[in-house]
Amino acid sequence: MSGLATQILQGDRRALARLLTIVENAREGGDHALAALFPHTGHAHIIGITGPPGAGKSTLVSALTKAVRAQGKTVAILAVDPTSPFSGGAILGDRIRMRDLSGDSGVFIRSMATRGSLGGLARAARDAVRILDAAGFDYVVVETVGAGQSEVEIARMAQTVLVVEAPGMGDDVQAIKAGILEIADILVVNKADRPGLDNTIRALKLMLELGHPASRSQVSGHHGAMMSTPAPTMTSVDHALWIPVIVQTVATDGRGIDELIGAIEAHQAHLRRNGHLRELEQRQIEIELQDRLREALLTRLLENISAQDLSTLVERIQQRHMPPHEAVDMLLAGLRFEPSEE
Ligand SMILES: Nc1nc2c(ncn2[C@@H]2O[C@H](COP(=O)(O)OP(=O)(O)O)[C@@H](O)[C@H]2O)c(=O)[nH]1
Ligand SMILES: [Mg+2]
Repeated sequence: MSGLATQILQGDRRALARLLTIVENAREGGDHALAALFPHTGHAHIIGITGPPGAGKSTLVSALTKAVRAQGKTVAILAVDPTSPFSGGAILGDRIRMRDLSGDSGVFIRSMATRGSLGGLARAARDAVRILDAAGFDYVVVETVGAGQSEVEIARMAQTVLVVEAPGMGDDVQAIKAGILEIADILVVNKADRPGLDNTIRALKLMLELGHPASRSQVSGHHGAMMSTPAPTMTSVDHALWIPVIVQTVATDGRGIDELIGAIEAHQAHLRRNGHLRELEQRQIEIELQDRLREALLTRLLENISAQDLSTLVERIQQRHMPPHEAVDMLLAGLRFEPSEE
């Protein structure tokens, strides 16, 4: 077995950090260690946290982590920033907010920023989550900045997805614009101490009604109830469907954190009932295989197209001699895919 993998399984945090760096930079040796660790994955509860910058995600992760640590469970935090090519501002801020977690050996914090393609970041994040899972953490928390498609991709790796909103961040609820409400299992309205709370909650409830047919009766049934709607109360009718819940928090003083943990545990319990977790994992593996296949095929294709051919085609398209789709057909037809029998 790969030496690095063995060390990681034995709880060596330096080896863990080293492999994460290798994977982040797509360097040699990563795949070997990943393969060795793979049979040890599948035990962590993976939580995705997303939402607009400044909503309080990192503060919330910090508060959640402290509460979960009090139960004796271990937590790995992966802060992914798809918007920044460097480990710049957002993540630096995160470090400061999570500072009081350092020194606890049951907590591991790691950040990752875009290097090269967004697809590359999604792959690296997925591998990183797997490594942290194999390293034995009870919870792996992935925080991403609300930034469209890449964030959806990253949040999709999680079992429980939290979308964090805050009042007074503009007229609209940000998640609506980004189209990430559909992937939320739990909607967190953080900064519940701030003005505009009622408007934000009303907007979220409305969106839930529109977006989740199953939640319709539920939401109207709780009409006027402004406090969190804990999941256990709504499992009486149908175990098959998870209805997103809204939880209010003040991450800076810990208000609502217990309710949030309750909602996370309820969702986890839901997943473990009736094979939901297996189904979710099947879908995630399908998506991952497609992603990897797309990436591998594209790489192979591009290796087979000469720069000369490509620039000729670009020119022809630009001169309106050929529409782009025909150029693609030509490239595909002209390619001979030798079955790789190295
Ligand atoms: N008033 C108030 N401020 C908060 C709350 N949660 C976080 N903040 C502050 O909001 C700012 C952004 O928080 P941060 O966790 O970095 O947000 P992120 O960008 O979503 O990770 C920080 O100054 C926090 O102290 C809250 O519940 N109430
Ligand atoms: Mg943050």
